[in-house]
Amino acid sequence: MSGNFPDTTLDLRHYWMPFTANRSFKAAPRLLVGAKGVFFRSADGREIIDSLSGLWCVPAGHGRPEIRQAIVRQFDELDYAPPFQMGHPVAFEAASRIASLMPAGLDRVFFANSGSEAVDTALKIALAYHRARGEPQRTLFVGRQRGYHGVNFGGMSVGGMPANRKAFAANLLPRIDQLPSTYSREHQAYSRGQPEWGAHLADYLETNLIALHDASNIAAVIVEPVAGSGGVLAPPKGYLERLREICTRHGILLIFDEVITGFGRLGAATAAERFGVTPDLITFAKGVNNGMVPLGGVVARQEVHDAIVNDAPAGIELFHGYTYSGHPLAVAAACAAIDLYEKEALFARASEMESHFQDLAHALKGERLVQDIRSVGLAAGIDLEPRPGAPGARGYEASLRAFDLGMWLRASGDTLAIAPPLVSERAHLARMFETLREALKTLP
Ligand code: PXG
Repeated sequence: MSGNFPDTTLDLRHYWMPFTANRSFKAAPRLLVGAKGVFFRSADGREIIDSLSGLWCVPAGHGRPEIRQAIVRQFDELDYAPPFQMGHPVAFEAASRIASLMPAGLDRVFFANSGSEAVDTALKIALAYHRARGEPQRTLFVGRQRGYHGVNFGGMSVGGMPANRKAFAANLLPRIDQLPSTYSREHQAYSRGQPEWGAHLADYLETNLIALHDASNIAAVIVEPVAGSGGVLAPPKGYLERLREICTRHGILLIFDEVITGFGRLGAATAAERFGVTPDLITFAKGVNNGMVPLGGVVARQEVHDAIVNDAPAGIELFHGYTYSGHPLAVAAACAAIDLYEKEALFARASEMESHFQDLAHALKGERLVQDIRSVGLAAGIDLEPRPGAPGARGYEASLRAFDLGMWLRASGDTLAIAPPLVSERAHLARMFETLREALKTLP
């Protein structure tokens, strides 16, 4: 057992950990046992600064009493309610609160329990929409290289992460095509905010994909407005506008996967708001309730909802939903989190901190092994030079080194991501980047 794992009685064999190198973890476990504000506490009693808001999901910081109280109160009042053919008030209230933060026109909310479920729900809504309008042949989905839309079969299929697809390739959804990634180091290195270069990459939708498949067969285009797991890739200036324009012209639904960008990461409630481009469907999860109880969902344009619901024969209109859709504890936490975001004006705070945060991130330029730094909102991606013959090894080691130095840092391949809680103080941000600088110094 590693030195930071004092409880030698804990049996580590039974928990099969997600997206984890299980064998090396269990040989040297890294256990978190507490959290408050922007810090975790490790099993060996150290303060670990949370530079990724958990997994991008804790914008208001850990241990907020207002959210705790809402969850406890809800538990005492109504701990669970079946969501099929039954309702409870807080699910309706949460849907209204979420709708109030969305771009005008998007105001019908379907609840799921994670980003992956939100994405698969959005894809099914897109199919149901076209079928309801008499275009059932519109079944092709367009995703994008380096896109991440969760791990369920739909999201994995439209996703563009080769490692996540490889083992399951034979059983991906059959009707998928992909846009090229918007990233080019040659044209965009060290971008702050939206790169100048790359709007034309949206034209590929029309010149290649619509030309090949015909628009009448395409159901939806799904993109992350800012690719998160793919390395923090902000959309080139004009890119999302062009995607929107092409989709509208051809009757294709545009889905923004805002699981990471929703609820303040970019200094606005949504990336749609920040970039001034309104999709037809928005997926959300993570920040919706500060990551406190699993919750995700889809916000649909009213016309999309109406086409499916209002024109259906009497009875169930959409044969889709989850046992825990609108779970009382999850939606109570969402109402409390949104209260906090509003009371503390957290999205505006993120916007005010953005320039300072990005100064700190870009100050790492020139550190050994750093090849590119990108930043948008309170998110930064830092590319390390891959070790020859061992892609991803250096990123992983950087995350281990950072943990030893007291920081939770996430590596996706050789890209490090920093996305601090929106409540972080300047001193916290300084500590994150100093720790990262220190970790890079000693990295093999
Ligand atoms: N869409 C997007 C854009 C995401 O970022 C999902 C869907 C899936 O969400 P769930 O709740 O099913 O995990 C995500 C999840 C990382 C990291 O380190 C990112 C995610 C999850 C875990 C790690 O970048 N994003």
